[in-house]
Amino acid sequence: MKKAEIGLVGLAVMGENLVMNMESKGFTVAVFNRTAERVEKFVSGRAAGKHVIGCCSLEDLVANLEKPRKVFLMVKAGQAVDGMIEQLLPLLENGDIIIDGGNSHFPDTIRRTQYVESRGKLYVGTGVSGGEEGALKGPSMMPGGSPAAWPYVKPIFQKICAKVEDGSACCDWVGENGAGHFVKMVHNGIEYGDMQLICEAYQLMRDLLGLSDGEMHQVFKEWNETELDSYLIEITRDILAYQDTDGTPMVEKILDTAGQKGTGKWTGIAALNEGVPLTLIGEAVFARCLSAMKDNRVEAARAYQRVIPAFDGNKAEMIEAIRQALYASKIISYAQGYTLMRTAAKTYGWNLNYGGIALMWRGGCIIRSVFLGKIKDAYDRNPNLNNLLLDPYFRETIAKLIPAWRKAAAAAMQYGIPAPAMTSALSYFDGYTTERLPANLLQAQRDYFGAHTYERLDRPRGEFFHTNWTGRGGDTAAGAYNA
Ligand code: NBP
Repeated sequence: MKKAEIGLVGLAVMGENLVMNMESKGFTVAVFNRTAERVEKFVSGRAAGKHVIGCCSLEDLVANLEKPRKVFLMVKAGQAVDGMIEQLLPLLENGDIIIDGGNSHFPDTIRRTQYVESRGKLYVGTGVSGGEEGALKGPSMMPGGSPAAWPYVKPIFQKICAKVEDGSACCDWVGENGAGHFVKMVHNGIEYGDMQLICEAYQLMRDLLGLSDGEMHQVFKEWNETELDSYLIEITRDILAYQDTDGTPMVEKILDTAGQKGTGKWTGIAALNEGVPLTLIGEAVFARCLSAMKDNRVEAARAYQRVIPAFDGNKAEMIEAIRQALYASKIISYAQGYTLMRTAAKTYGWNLNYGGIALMWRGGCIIRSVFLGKIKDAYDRNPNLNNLLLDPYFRETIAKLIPAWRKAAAAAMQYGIPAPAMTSALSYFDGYTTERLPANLLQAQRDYFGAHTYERLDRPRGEFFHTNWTGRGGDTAAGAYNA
């Protein structure tokens, strides 16, 4: 029997659909799952009559693979991946490739790449985005790891991944060791931000402007014909039109406490570690945390009895202001996310292709949008762009959006509607575009109480000074390191 071009371990929702996808593109796939019944059920069910080889052990799987062998792990992230690597290594030959397609944390992928390479094999840690449907029809894929593995996995990955209108693949080599999983993590963080912004727009329209779900469905439908054209706006439009069996909007019956699986939090932690202000994604993660404190919020709402004043402005104008504010904030979120990737690339020695990353996210994944094409254009114009906000297209766009953005953010503040992502994005923009921030005072405070020293405007950078502010302290300064 013909050997398989690739083996897959982990026949849960993602694994099964990836196998069906690969098979439909002409690849023969050998499959294995820890719980053997799952293999049996799959090969005799969905995969019956397909080029799928069910395997009863890892030895059996390895024996059914063409060389160099490629084993795609689609198991639960964490310990399960380490366990599978340990079991596979003795069965594989030098040059064989282990691929982890789960949502692994990038430091684990850095460690695993080094470990697997030290054992003579190659390792790929790839982000796979797009959920069940993406896995089946074409996900966005973000592979990193051992560069020597890429020529072997590229023909499979670029065949099964999503494509944009011109046929370009939403998958390309991201970089060494954990780069792929890092980029997937930032993708998930950006997803948190995009979702939060849409939710804030919804709350402003519902609670400030008093729009019905049907009216908001119409608004999102119109927005989807603008620069905001994206998968998340599209599903929001459809969710708002969805009625429960009693004919009322389904979404209004859902408890307002958000869940999270940790990738947004990881992105925030990575940003803190890198010293990058990733305020929008941070606010999006905290907004989910705040939403989860339902009982506390109910108690506080009763304690304060806040009443939102009646809106006395022009509704249509405010809807358009909210749309523009959403777009401007979204630009800030991507500018911050890209800054995080640039900074981490320096820390970890990755040579990231920023335009290529925008293209990978253009299709197949949850954050897919027309807007990502503009980001690709910006990095094509200048691959070393320091911040998306400095690209001419985005500079002009933001400049046009500012008045409406301030109007919507001010209304949220004035009327008391929480819009943490939208308003913090504006604060970031104002801070980023301010030549002189009040950190001179902050440095004076630090020097006053802790002799932490400061630099002077009238002296070259790198010279540090200490003032004996009270006349009581000595002249000894603390070290001027930055954490
Ligand atoms: P799950 O994350 O629910 O994992 C289930 C699979 O892991 C099953 O095949 C299970 O085998 C296997 N497994 C577990 Br649990 N512990 C194992 C162990 N110690 N050794 C070997 N196998 C083990 O499946 P999923 O939702 O398909 O996700 C797979 C990966 O893809 C995860 O990392 C997830 O974060 C990521 N991901 C998921 C989505 C999504 O939309 N669901 C999207 C993108 C990425 P068993 O049958 O024997 O229990």
